[in-house]
Amino acid sequence: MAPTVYVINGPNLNLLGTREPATYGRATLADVETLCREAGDRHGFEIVFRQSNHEGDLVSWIQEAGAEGAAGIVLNAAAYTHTSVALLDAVAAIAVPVIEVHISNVHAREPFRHVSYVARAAKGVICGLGPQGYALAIAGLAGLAVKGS
Ligand code: CA2
Repeated sequence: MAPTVYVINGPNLNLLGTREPATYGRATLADVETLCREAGDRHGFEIVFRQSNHEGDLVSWIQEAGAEGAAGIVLNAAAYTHTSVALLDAVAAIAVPVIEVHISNVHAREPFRHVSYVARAAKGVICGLGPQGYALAIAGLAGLAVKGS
């Protein structure tokens, strides 16, 4: 069976494409899922794609990916990125590489978005490149899997 990459999305990302197009573009979360599955096919990954508005769901899915020995996690924790020690602890507790992704350039926005608890334990961070950041993160995980680093 192909190695698995979890793509985990946090609160309000279910609204993508319906509001705030100047910040988040017009792609919907379903479009992002398609893009991730295409990237998964290119790199030989099975994609598990999830979204929740609840912090505990995100923690449980990170633990699930760790327990299953996933090849990686692409994590857009949305607003919880900037607040959640629970997510930081979950990411730090697993041996699976986590790439933090943001659609917008959080560093060009309000100061509270410049802080990421998750980034402290993430392997890498991609932001500001729109939905293609997800595909780039999946390509990055493929590179890590080859190099074993
Ligand atoms: O840029 C990103 O991907 C963010 O993770 C998106 C979060 C935000 O809190 C982070 O600072 C950066 C917000 C997700 C909300 O998404 C919406 C999409 C359309 C309309 C309303 C909200």
